[in-house]
This record gives sequence, structure tokens and C-alpha cells, in this order.
Amino acid sequence: MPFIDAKPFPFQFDFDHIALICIDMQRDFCQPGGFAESLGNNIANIQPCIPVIGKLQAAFRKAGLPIIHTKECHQPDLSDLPTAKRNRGNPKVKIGEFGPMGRILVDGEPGVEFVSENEPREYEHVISKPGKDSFYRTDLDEYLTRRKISGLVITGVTTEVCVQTTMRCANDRGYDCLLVEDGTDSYFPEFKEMTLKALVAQGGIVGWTCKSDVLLDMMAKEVPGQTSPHKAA
Ligand code: TIU
Repeated sequence: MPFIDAKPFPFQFDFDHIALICIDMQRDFCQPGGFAESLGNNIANIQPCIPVIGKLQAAFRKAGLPIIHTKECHQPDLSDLPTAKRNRGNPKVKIGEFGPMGRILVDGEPGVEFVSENEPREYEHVISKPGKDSFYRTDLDEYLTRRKISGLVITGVTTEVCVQTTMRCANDRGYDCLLVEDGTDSYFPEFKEMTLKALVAQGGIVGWTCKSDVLLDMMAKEVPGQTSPHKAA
């Protein structure tokens, strides 16, 4: 099993028990007129991770490894939207109201869909989640258990919100988490920097971080075991 260069120490990449998770690569967070802009965020800051995630998705597909895609959204009747979340931040356009890409953060609307560079393939697992934690009111834990996945390579937006929350919640459930440094972005570069540091502090209290080229180089060289349970799935 290969080890890859990571912080705070090398990460053992177990081809038979690992998945890539791409968190909330949605138009509402990445493109003009979506939820992020309604909160006053500068979406330019989160564009760099999009092509990096595209490369990681291609490598995981080539290796026959599972990819999970999450999207933050709510039911059309907003029954899963807490009033506190709807009012938080005093946004210009609230969740459920109409923006240029349909109803903001409502499942099925154009804004909730994935940016074209990071779209799921037909057979990949897609999770609609009402919160920042990808485990909250979703089947993620059950899916990972069923697929015998014990390690997660984590990517997506935003670093200190849904990405960090999910990594902490995965860590508490016993998953080994490797966050890809250039495969995640924040509207606030200083928050990204501090989050990356905080996650690996204290001997990797929440997990590991690495650069995408280290991971991609290793995946290009290693031939995953032919008996991988994910190959046939
Ligand atoms: N606002 C912000 O930074 N993030 C979110 O609301 N959701 C995610 O991080 N996906």
C-alpha cells in the first residue's frame, strides 16, 4: 500500500477502501447570481479548485474508485430549512426565493446543479444535504459502510464551512480523512489557510492534508489491486 507525502505525516492510501468526496461543487456556490453571491461573497476566490477537482475525479474514475458528490439544498416546500438558516446573514435573496438560477438552494433548481467541470457520472453517488455536515440527515455513513470505505479524500467548497464540518464529522466516525489543499477553496483565503493548519495540528487531530500533484503522481504510477471491490460496482 503506497504512502504519500502529507501533513502532518505520510498518509497510507488503501486502494481497496478509499473514496473521493466532492463537496458542494454547485453553481449556487461557484457562479454569479447564486447563494454565495447573495451572501456578499467573492466567488472569484473559489474558482482555482474547480480544475483540480476535475483532475482528481478523472484519476479516481481511471482507478475504478468510488466518487461521492454532495449538494447543499432543501426540499421545494422548505420543510427541511430551519428558520434560523433562512434568516442568517441577512442575504439579499433568501433560500427558497427566486434568483437568476432559479430558487436559491432548492433541490432540482439549476443553481443547485454541479458546475460542468465537476459533474457526477451516472453511476456515482450523489447526496442532497440540508446542512453543512455531509452526514446530517443523509445516507453517507450507510453508503460508506456498505462499500467498506474507511478513508476519504476530501475536496470541495468552502474550506472552513462544509468541507471542514464534514471532515470533522467523518473523523469522529472513524474515517481517515485526507483533505487536498488545492482541491478546496474559501471565499476568504485567510480562513482557508488557518483551517488547513488547524485540521492537521496536534498530530493530525482531524486528519491529513496533501497537494493534488502528490496524489495524482502516485495514482498514475500505482496499479490498484485487481480484486478491488469497487471495480465491479
Ligand atoms: N457560505 C459558505 O461559505 N458555505 C456554505 O454555505 N456552504 C458550503 O460550504 N458548501
